[in-house]
Amino acid sequence: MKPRDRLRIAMQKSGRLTEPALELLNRCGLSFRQSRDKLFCFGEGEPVDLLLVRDDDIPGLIAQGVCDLGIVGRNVLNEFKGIAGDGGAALTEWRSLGFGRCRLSVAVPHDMAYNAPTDLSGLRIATSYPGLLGAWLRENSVDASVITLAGSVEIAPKLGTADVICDLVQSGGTLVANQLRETDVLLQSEAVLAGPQSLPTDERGDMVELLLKRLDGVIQVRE
Ligand code: PRT
Ligand code: ZN
Repeated sequence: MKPRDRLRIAMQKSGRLTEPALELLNRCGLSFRQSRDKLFCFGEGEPVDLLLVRDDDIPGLIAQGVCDLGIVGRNVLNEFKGIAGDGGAALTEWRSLGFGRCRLSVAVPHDMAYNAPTDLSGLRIATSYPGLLGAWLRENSVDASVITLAGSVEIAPKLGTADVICDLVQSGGTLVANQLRETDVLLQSEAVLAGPQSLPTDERGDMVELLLKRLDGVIQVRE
């Protein structure tokens, strides 16, 4: 790949993390000129550009070296690390960013008897996080079928395509609306600044250090 002298950060193009991520970068003194196709945002002051993509693509873009850093939910980062093998192991959380807080939880129909994870044995569990769920099931010695769905996980029990679910929960309103009850939290999540374990050794590395310093200042003021 051609060496780059400008730092490139991947972030969500359109979703829950977009506004708070942009605001955080602005507070760090970074501003961007949005290109017309809105995939690439050129940084105006510092040599830092943005790539606006689907959140699920962010860990892969960092692992491939297309981007140097990414702002992404820990849920997405850890799912990638769990299924990507060696490529994922090289990714780390440089900072947790204090927004996009949620948890990945198992939830069962409100009238289902549930005492422990072993009660899930033999059941079908719908999720968009097969890697994280699979690891948790193994840790708890539960033999269940994992049904991977891209979205609308919470309606799977009603549709009869699964018995229980494992999905992101924030207020809990979606679970209540679907007569589901949260039983186990697999992961506490928030947006993180993700990147490779070792930073670039050129000017981009200096820029990352400067960005981390500014981030620490902004996060400290907010806390
Ligand atoms: O298009 P793209 O793939 O980029 O976006 P997306 O639809 O996959 O992601 P998006 O924008 O919905 O979420 C981005 C990130 O925000 C997630 O990966 C999480 O890290 C974080 N986040 C924080 C959440 C929530 N809170 C959240 N509540 N992501 C999803 N939800 C959903 C959840 O899946 C469920 O359907 O909201 C519902 C539950 O919310 P409550 O409040 O009813 O409990
Ligand atoms: Zn997504």
